[in-house]
Amino acid sequence: MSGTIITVAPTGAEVSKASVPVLPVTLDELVATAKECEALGAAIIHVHIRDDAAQPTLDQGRLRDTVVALRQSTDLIVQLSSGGAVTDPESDRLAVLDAQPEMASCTMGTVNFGDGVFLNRWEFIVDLHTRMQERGIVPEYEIFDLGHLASLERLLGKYGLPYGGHVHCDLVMGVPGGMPGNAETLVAAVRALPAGATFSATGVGRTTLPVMLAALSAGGHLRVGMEDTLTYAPGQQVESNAQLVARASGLARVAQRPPMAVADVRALLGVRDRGSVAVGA
Ligand code: KMH
Ligand code: ZN
Repeated sequence: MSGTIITVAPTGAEVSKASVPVLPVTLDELVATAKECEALGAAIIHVHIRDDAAQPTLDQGRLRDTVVALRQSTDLIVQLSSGGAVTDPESDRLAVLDAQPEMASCTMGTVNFGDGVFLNRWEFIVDLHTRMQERGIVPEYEIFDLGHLASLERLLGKYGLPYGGHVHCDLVMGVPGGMPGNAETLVAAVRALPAGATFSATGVGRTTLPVMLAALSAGGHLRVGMEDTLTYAPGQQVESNAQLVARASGLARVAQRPPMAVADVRALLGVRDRGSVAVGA
């Protein structure tokens, strides 16, 4: 394991622009953030978009414009969220794939999500997985709880490997209702990964640093961003996504597993080269 994949999740669906004015919500803000984060070592961008009122949306036109703009302005691997917000219907979440991202998230089960429920029925997961296989989109399997890894084994056993042939998971830890964000739980999750799988991890809120350090020491990759973390240190608000990416890149270097170049991440995860994807196609 020579390097670290840094994924930035800059926006999410839960944080309000009114409460966090530095949250990137417009396309211009998102592109500017993406460029800054790429320069600091990010290789993948996990994207949620907002409407003109800064509310989460899965609007098809906006999703397509976002994919095109990010491809034109950066080399980052564009990973659209198929999770959306807890209120989004399954049909809109499946339609995210029509925007032809290189990657998309695929959450492996239902989880209590704060006061809401993030619903991911088995049939819906199968639909997402098989449509991504057909369309050449590489999934990132989002794991919010240990049981989600049992569902992933079942999915791969019944429906086969994802496009690209490699399994990559993201352990999303510390969500109220999901698995806790600590080293013991991370180790338990890593033990339950499918053979040969890679993983990144992200700790929500104050679990950010323990999860990041545990992930690095367990050979994992990192996801950071304002989707998950708004406090840089006790009493200190996050200033930008770039600040979080810079910290992750620095810790990865300290661990002697520096940020991986985008081309190497594509090769590792089986993501198509840009040349084989028409911009805006
Ligand atoms: N916003 C959460 C309800 C994903 O992007 O795939 C779901 C989420 C997971 O963020
Ligand atoms: Zn997300």
